Amino acid sequence: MQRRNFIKNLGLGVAGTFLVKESPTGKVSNSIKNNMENLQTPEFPPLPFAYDALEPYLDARTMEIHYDRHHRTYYNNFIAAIKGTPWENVPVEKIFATVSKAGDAIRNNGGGFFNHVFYWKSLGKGSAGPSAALSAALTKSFGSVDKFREAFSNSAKTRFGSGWAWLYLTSGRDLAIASTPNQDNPLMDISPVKGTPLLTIDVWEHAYYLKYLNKRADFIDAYWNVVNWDEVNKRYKEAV
Ligand code: MN3
Repeated sequence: MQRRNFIKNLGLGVAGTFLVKESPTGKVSNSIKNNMENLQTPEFPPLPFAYDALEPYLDARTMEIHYDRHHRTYYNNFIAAIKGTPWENVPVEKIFATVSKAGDAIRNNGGGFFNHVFYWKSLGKGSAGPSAALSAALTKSFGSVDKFREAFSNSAKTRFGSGWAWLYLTSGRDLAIASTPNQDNPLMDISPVKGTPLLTIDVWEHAYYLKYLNKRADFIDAYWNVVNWDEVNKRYKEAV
């Protein structure tokens, strides 16, 4: 049950918990109080598909190393960083809202933990594409769905060094695209771009180097074959 509650919090609760303004050590709104009371230190969630499920676009060896070594290390270091602190047992999205006060270990490893969970859930095969509602919003913000893909890809391709590109909903309810460095994300108070994340891509070299070597652009082009639009559509519906 704890794992289920936590996964629900990561995936479905992003929009709701992001709106909570109270400090992590203070009182929380009744709407999330019941969840909060039951929260314990998060477990490391399973990868939602087999290592080879996204072949040939994302290869099995990369997926195994990415999930079982890179992601797991962020998780282990995050758990070690929050242990015995006021941040222990606080939902990670809620930590992000005041992460500037939590220190670099929690910022970097909490970000690395959350971003990868969010990324895995953004991936899959066989979904039809953006919903009618999301397509309309993408067209309104970027000109067309194709132009959105081009802009998102460009953000990912031009992120200097390691980081992530995001489609997110701003507090003004507009769709926006931005990239973040390292393990930062738009839920963090220290991020210059803020909002509710809807879709992401990991452009650290470990996400693609074994198959694509230095050709980050080829990896980004292949990524569009394995976007889990059903999940993105659900996130959008819940966020607006
Ligand atoms: Mn990664």
